[in-house]
Amino acid sequence: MNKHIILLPGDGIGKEIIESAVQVLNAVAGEFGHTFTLDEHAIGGAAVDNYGTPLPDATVNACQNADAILLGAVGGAKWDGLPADKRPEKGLLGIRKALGLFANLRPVKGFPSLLHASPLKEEIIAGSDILIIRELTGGLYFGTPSERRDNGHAVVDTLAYERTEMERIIDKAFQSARLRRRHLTSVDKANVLESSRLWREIVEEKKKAYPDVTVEHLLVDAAAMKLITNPNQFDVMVTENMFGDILSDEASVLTGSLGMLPSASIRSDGAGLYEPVHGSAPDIAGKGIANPLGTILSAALMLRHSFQMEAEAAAIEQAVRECLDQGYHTADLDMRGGQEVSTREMTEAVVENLTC
Ligand code: GGG
Repeated sequence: MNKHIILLPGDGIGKEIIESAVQVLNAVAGEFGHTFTLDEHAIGGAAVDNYGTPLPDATVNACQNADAILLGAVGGAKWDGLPADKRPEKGLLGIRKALGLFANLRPVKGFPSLLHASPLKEEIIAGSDILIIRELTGGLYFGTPSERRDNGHAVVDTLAYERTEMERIIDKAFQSARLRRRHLTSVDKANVLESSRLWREIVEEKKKAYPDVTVEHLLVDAAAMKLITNPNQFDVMVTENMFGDILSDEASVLTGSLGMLPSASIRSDGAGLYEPVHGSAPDIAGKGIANPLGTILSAALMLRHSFQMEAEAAAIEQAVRECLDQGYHTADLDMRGGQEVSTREMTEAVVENLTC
């Protein structure tokens, strides 16, 4: 198959981890006889520096015409003083919105040889396998007004949703639960927020069309607690934008490091943007020690969801598993022994373990 992929390295460690994913994609292309055409474009702080905007039109156009997009990370203290519309994060929010990528899928499944790296007890996290589905184009991150008032003495952010935006993500969650263990946890704050009360009503309406899926409602504070005290109770979790952002970072402790988690931001026709859950880690940028596995696993999600290349995706995931079993680990992973390796060495180990 021929596929055209846009690469958006972004900021901080973004360049290094995207280079790693490219190396793995090239190896997959060789092993499985595909052609991946890769074009790089600017986003985030790097785009601000070079083009004066975190999301240049050329980037949006290229992404609109691509088969899929692979992104590294955006952000960094360097751009902290910029006005809100120039901040690197606006580039990421903007590309999600421009492409209508409303569903953020964040699978959280620990690798067996990393279980001890979690601060949680192994017996609590063993076997946990959760899919967190985060609504991505509404809520507090996009609502207006969002501004300072009264010379900085007051501030307002707006949590706004259309009913249709809630309906499509909740449908996606039910459909995803059907492909897994058929249990859906809907997370909200319905005791306080009007938006959450509408969300809960829609889940109740929708569940009639999915009688084979069991549904529970959890308040976000209870969900945060249960995620680390009894993660095995969860199969698919669905929630709005900000709750999903926070809960999925929290869930990363189940896997031993935030550096391990991939994500897919998709819409109904399968188009997608894939990126690690972690940010740009400017403190370690350029040192060659970043964990590339979240990005490599994001490339695997891209092959699976956007290109229907299940065998290729599984081959990458198996190669990652084998590297970890062999004791290779980057500095963020506490392996109790094994061999600490650089970003490049970890990538080479994944490529070496990759087989059809
Ligand atoms: N690769 C993820 C990343 O760069 N995160 C930084 C960021 O802007 N996060 C906000 C969000 O994901 O909504």
